[in-house]
Amino acid sequence: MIEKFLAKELIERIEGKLQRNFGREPEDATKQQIFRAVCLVIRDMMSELWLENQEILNDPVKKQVIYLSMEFLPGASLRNNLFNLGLSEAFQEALAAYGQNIEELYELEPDAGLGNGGLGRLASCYLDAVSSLEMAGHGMSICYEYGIFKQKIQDGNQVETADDWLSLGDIWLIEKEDEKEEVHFGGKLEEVWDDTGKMKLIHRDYTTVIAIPKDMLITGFDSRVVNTLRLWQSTSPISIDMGLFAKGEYLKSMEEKHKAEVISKILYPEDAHEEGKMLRINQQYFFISASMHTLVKNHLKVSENLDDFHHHYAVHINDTHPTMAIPELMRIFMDEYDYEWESAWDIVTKTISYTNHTVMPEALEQWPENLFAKLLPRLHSIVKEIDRRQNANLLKAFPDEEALRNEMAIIHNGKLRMANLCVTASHTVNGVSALHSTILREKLFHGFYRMTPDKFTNVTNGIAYRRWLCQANPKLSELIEELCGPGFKKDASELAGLLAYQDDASVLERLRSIKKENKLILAEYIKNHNNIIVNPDSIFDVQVKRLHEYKRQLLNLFHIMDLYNQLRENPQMEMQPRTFIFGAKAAAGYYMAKQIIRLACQLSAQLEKDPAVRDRIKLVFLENYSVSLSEMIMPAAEVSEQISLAGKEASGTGNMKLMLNGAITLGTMDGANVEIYEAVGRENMFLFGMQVEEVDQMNQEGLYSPWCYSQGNANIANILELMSKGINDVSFMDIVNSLTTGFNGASDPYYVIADFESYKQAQKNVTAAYQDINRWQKMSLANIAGAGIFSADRSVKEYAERIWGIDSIYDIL
Ligand code: OX2
Repeated sequence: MIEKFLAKELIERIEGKLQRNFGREPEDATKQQIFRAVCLVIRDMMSELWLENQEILNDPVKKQVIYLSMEFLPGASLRNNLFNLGLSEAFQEALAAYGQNIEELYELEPDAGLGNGGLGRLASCYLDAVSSLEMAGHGMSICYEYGIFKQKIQDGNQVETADDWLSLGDIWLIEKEDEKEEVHFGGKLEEVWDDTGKMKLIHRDYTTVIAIPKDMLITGFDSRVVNTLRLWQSTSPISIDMGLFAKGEYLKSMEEKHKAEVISKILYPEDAHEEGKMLRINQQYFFISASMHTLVKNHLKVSENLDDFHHHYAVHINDTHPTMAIPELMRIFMDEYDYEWESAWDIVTKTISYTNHTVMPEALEQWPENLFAKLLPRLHSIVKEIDRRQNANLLKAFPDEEALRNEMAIIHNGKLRMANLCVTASHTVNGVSALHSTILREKLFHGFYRMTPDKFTNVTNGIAYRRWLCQANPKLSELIEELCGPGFKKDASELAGLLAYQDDASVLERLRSIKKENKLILAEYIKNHNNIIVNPDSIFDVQVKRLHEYKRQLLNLFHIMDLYNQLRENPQMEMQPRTFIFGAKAAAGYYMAKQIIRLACQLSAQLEKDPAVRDRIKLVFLENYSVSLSEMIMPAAEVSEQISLAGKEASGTGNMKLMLNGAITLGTMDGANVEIYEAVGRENMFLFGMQVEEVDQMNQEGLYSPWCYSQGNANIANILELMSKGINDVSFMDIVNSLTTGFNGASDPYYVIADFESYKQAQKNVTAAYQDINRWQKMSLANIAGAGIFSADRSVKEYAERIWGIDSIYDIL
């Protein structure tokens, strides 16, 4: 455990850093310099803890998990590290001595936004939990120079700007130059025969890229273990071609360097979307090859050979993006350490496990075989062999089911299907909520499930709840501590202790007043950023997540447009005031998603212009939704919109953060909403919409006609008309057409219109419940109390026990 520091010692350390790094005394240091000095002091403390555990961590019989993910979304680290180390107050006191406020330093820190949304944030939540549970586990990814773009709203449209997070965020990164790796791209394979008649494949004429590790240390709450998130940065072994330079070809002389550096330049800003691009293959292979080499080398430092590699490492693949770990490990074992195919396959398949995060067909990665073969010839030959062997197994298992065999093949119609490769090679495959895992078994991977049912399991997602409760909502956290003791910070199931207070009027009143204070903080932010004055007594109704048609932000907007139509028709109508809050980034090339953002922004302006409605309904579109912004929104939210079409959202994790902060879910029976329903009961949430079976039936029948619905429902017709005629003078015909006549295929593929009436009824139920203050506060309390199961600690324990086979490093001492 970290020792306790007195403010006096901290002052000395901070001053030392200021003097040595910036040649400044505290009085004349800038805020950035103080921020850096404080982070360096904390980094030293974390490094000491990290070093203390190295011996245990490198013991080959003590297994560790390696979590491979193209995305991690840590957000800001300063407040989290101080909280985890129990040093928040001491630093606050130390800084106060210079008249500095720690809160201002927190605000300076840019988010490390190396991910798009749920998938990357989940990876970061899990690293926090691994450290908090005192397990050994490390993340590996890419050190993108530019993370997820910054979103600006200009004239009601999303505009993307670059996210230069390293300008200050680099303070947490420790470069380990001596642990760099070489990665080889392109080239050709040559067969070479030795004297004994054995053939070896030699890779020639490849391009070399250097991978430099930048390590971010990962603390856990009240924990002795500090793990690492290793982020690889690409560079070229040749910084400049002097020959070309001498000839005056200046740009060309640096071409190699630029080609290498582009690999870690920027995160692909697509969420749950396949991108069959060359750079993306290069990014994947780059970080995988560097990571696998490091593991093999580290293993060989403590073990004679690779036979026991799987006892030392559990390698986890976060969605299909890191799939190349499978053929790359095979390649290293066979080509570099002379393993035969069978023994290499045996070890590799005992090492690898895979989580699927989506069933959306457009997000299942498939690589054009030609491109793959050109960029990675040796990996291609290995995948072909895996496919050949797999086909033989499939023929035995399903001799009469050719269509199924084709569906399960790894290479088919000139495409490499990464999900099928993952399922084939992993010892365990899991979905991220009970419903999603059922869909994997019954639909997406049904053939594999028939062949190897024991391979499949479920681990419902979880969140780093201390970040969204103790750090983001300190007042609520203090109240819980006062009522139930501090135990909930270690064991989230203790949140259930709150239920004892569900009929305690004074507790319910305190919950209400904490929510009000948090709403006022958000209202102030909205005033400053959107120039909109919101009524803090209105219902704060929140939908924050990536913009995707399947998540149905459009359904939410339909409801707002419907309310607007009603108010225009009947301006005297009694109405509980509502503030609808949206936050969402759209992938830069996703036209329909951008149209939906535009609709939200124009509608916001239109409502604001109309004195007859603006005091009753407001729409606020918060620019640049990010981890840090979510930390302000969640504590202030009252309604949590989780309204995806049933069967489409694998889990969702925003739903968990919102319930933890006392918001009540308005949702479909989709993803983890189903488990929220099991945790809190029907009386503590608002359910609506078609269930998965009904959606399936509608799809099978193929008779759905949104146009007919709109003919029979004046409200829907009026909404469509409003969008056609124009909102704030902008017409949204492409959205209308996508719903009624079809845009890129079927019309209204996510059944916005079919679910509208049911949604509208659920919204009416929300209003009725809100007007009964006592009832609402009781519901809110039940949600906080029921959120314990959604702790990432619980999820990681399940992974550790059932998938990775790891335990706390101190339990096995
Ligand atoms: C997301 C899923 O869409 C979301 O439902 C889930 O909660 C999250 O992953 C974490 O499991 N890209 N993002 C996701 O899947 C993919 C692919």
